[in-house]
Amino acid sequence: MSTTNDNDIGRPYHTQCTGPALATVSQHRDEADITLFGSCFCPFVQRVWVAFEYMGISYKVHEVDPYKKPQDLLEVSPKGLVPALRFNRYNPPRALNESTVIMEFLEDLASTTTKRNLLPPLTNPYARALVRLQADHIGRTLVPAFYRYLQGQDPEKQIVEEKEFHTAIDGAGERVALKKGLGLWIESEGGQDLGWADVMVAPWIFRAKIVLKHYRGFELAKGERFNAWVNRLLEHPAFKATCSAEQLYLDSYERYAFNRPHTSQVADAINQGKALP
Ligand SMILES: N[C@@H](CCC(=O)N[C@@H](CS)C(=O)NCC(=O)O)C(=O)O
Repeated sequence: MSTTNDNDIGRPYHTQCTGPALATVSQHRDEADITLFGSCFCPFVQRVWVAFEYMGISYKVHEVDPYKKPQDLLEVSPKGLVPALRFNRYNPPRALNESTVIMEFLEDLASTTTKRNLLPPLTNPYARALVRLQADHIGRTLVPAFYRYLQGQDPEKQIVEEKEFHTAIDGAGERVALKKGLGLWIESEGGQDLGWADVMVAPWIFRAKIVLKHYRGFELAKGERFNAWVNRLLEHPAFKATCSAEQLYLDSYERYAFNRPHTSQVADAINQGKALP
């Protein structure tokens, strides 16, 4: 039985978390030194949010609609994209945007505070480089492949796009991880339960299981080690704490699945064959 959805029924994106993510937002409404500007459906936000949770760094969540571009978001993120951070202890407040840069910032902050790091230790620069190689592949290949597949409307091309997305997932692991034993569907070194590349990719694996499955009939590859990795990732408390209920993603991604015009800057970039914002 196909679980794909054939018609665009005009469902709007959500603006507030549901499920476990809502409980986490409720615990992070009080003032804190750092405010995380986020949106419930956004995978780039989820990366950063998982890092906050994993590293045990204090934060306040401020849910915003990045398509409406509220003034307080534009003050911390020039293109009006989430995620963004505001550092409230400074006057005027400082700001940071771009999920990968925020991740690096949090990693540095954790090094001198909570010591809950996602990258391998500084004493192993080669291991750190390999993990970054994986993250580079995730950003440049896997993430765009996800959107091309989700936005693609031509059934014949979807077959190719599906294959490319599978290849991108394989590439993230195989390129270095399987040989070196560094994260990505292999138990990571030192019993670390979640790694840098894991957090970089997890939001798209999660959405593939929900959104691509529903709209494209997509199934992740099956393999013992791969499945164990997916479970380790998606069942990790720091990840689960940032997840809304499935319906939120099905609703919020309908516009991508039918490639509605003016969906987002990411969707426009994919349609125009340009680099993602
Ligand atoms: N490169 C950015 C991408 C962030 C991004 O595209 N966020 C989306 C939400 S998932 C957004 O804010 N979109 C607003 C828009 O398209 O105008 C990052 O990694 O932080």
